[in-house]
Amino acid sequence: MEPMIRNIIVPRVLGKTPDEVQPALELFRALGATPGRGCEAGGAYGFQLEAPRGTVEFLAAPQPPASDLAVEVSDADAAFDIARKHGVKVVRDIGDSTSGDRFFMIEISGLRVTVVKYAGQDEKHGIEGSLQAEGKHFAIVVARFNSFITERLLDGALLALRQSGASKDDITIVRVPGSFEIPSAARLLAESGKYDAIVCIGCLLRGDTLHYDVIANEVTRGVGQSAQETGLPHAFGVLTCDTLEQAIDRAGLKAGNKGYEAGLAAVEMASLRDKVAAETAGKR
Ligand code: DLZ
Repeated sequence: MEPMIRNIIVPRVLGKTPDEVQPALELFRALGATPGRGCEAGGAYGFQLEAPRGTVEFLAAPQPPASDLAVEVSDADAAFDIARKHGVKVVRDIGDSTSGDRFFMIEISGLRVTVVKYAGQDEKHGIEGSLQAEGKHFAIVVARFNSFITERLLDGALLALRQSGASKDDITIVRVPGSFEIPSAARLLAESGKYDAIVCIGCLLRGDTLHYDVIANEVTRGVGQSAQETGLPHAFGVLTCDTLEQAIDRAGLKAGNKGYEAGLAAVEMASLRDKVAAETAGKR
């Protein structure tokens, strides 16, 4: 039977307006959290952030905990650099605990957060890409068809790349007429050898598109083939939706922004590619 419990959500008020919440949202996104469900009711706004795992910790202690939230990361030193770049107030410098955990504490919008890499977890984690994009080059292929949607996806992808540290000058935007043209443009860019990853952005709407399934399959196959044959990461930010409403939801509203997710996937896969190359160099 599927477990009844699906997630544990810790709500915290960080201010009265969305602007006051922005610094914390930006920091958590830079650490790799994905924007989740958003809501607005009676003048209150909620912005959920999703992580690969969430854990609740019930404490029996004589005093309240020193921080409101603990965030487990794979690399505490890299997370510390990100926090400092965001100008966050550091309450406790990075260091090791008596049990070997590496951690630091910050305060953002009144929220005290401990960021920790637990000791002894590495053997389970294996190789994983990070969300560090400094010095890396990206190309974004955007279809003009349904530009009302694709421009929003593009905004999301750019935000993800910039938040991960990619420089504006290291991002090339290439526009194509429609989604059908995405794979060939992506292939040209991949073969140029100038990029660490390609982000593909388009929007196919079943209701408006003759042979929708054929085109959707062709675009998916073409992007996948370009990725596999060139060995370069290609992130897939092409929406395939039944209706315009579904596309709007996935381009920045209820269901997050799939362009943002594709941007993060490109950063992570570009980093993973480097790490696998470094890990396997000289082996066997
Ligand atoms: C022609 C067409 C149609 C009907 N629908 C879409 C769509 O929903 N999304 C999209 O990105 N592109 C569409 N196109 C354009 C094709 O992808 C392509 O650009 C043209 O057929 C020219 O080759």
